[in-house]
Amino acid sequence: MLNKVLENVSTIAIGGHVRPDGDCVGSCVGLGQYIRENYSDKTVDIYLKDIPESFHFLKGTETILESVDDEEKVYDLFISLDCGDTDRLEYSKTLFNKAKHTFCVDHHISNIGFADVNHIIPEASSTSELVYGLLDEEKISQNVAEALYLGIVHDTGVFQYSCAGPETFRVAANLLEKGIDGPKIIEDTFYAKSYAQNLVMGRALMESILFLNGTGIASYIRKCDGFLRCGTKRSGRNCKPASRDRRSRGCCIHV
Ligand SMILES: [Mn+2]
Repeated sequence: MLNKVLENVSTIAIGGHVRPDGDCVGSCVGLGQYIRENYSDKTVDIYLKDIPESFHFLKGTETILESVDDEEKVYDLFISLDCGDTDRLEYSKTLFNKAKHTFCVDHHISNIGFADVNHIIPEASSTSELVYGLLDEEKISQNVAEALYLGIVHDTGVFQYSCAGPETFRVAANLLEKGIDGPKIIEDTFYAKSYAQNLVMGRALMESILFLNGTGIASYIRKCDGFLRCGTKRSGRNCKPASRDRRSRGCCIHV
């Protein structure tokens, strides 16, 4: 499928959803690097904004474009990854609309298939797993494997959510065969927290209440408490303990 989509294409833009998470970054960087490494006649630009610092070790993140310099630029192909609709592409939406061809790979159930060619499998654990399925296994480098593995780890909550099926584990095993350090990726990008994030979580837990017989937890943080001044701008999104809490609580509400 990928070979067909890339036929007669020389300039490619890749974009994902606003406030990109691990799967979005992993799939965009993984596919972008794969094309760069295996199709020397094509150029790839990756459009993502504000990716978490813990993802910066991935090869290819240093090339990410956080703004559209030339709104008139027309790419031969725009590949939308892990994005349920074009509005969520945000600043790269104009490039999607102008592109000669469009291709969408996604696992959001709400995705109606807005591109010319669509590969949407709602049952898949992650877009990164779907991207893996498009690639020639033998041509996947360690760098690409790291990106896709990170994406799968994040969208499955480290393989614990029900979306992680047998195929997910097979794909993860094949990626580990590429020599990547799986435990380090999990620890550094999923579980590790900064001091500031711990402060926020500690305060949130202090203010929290349990409900529904202890299966739900709700809390709040006020801007005026000053947490936003100590470098926690993105901590709300990347608070890993929240993910861990979901394991012991039925639900988790951030107000
Ligand atoms: Mn995803």
